[in-house]
Amino acid sequence: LIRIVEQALAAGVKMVQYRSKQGTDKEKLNEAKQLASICKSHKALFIINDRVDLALAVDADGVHLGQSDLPTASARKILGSNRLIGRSTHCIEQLQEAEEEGCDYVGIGPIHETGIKPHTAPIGIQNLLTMTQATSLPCFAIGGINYSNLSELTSHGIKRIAVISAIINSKDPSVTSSKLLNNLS
Ligand code: 3NM
Repeated sequence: LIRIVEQALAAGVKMVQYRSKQGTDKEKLNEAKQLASICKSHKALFIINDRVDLALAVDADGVHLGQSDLPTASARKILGSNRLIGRSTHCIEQLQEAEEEGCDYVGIGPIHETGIKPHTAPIGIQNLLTMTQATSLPCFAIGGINYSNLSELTSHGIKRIAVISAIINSKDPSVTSSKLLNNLS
């Protein structure tokens, strides 16, 4: 994982979210510490998924919260105003809520079907566009995005994406990251 992230960062990726659903807290802390350090050396933002405690422990730039995670106000109380809070949103009501609560950015998805969340119905590109137009927050499209379907988003002016499989499962994470980034700039 560390090697893949290093390759993505070297290619110019500017934001990394650590999302780990397995392993002990000690293992996660250790992995997150290493990632925080390489992100810092590449001047990239480092965000921890779900875990406000881990974000503080490794001095991450912020935390990313799902719909069932800590409410924004509680996370803000712990993290203060200098760290980022992102929220996953799947419909316009959740997006407006995130904005009202003072989130710093939102994820919008899943855009397409994704093996990472096989039981979540995709919202599609039209809903993504409606949502991005309804907010001034930075929006990251997520879910089943890869190099082959990226132009469907960029042709509508979408410039921020988040991917897992496209980079993690790539034969060459460095080349894939560069190709994705070249099409987003
Ligand atoms: N959150 P991939 S979709 C972690 O819609 C995650 O909030 C989503 O993985 C959301 O790029 C998703 O491999 C999976 O499809 C993203």
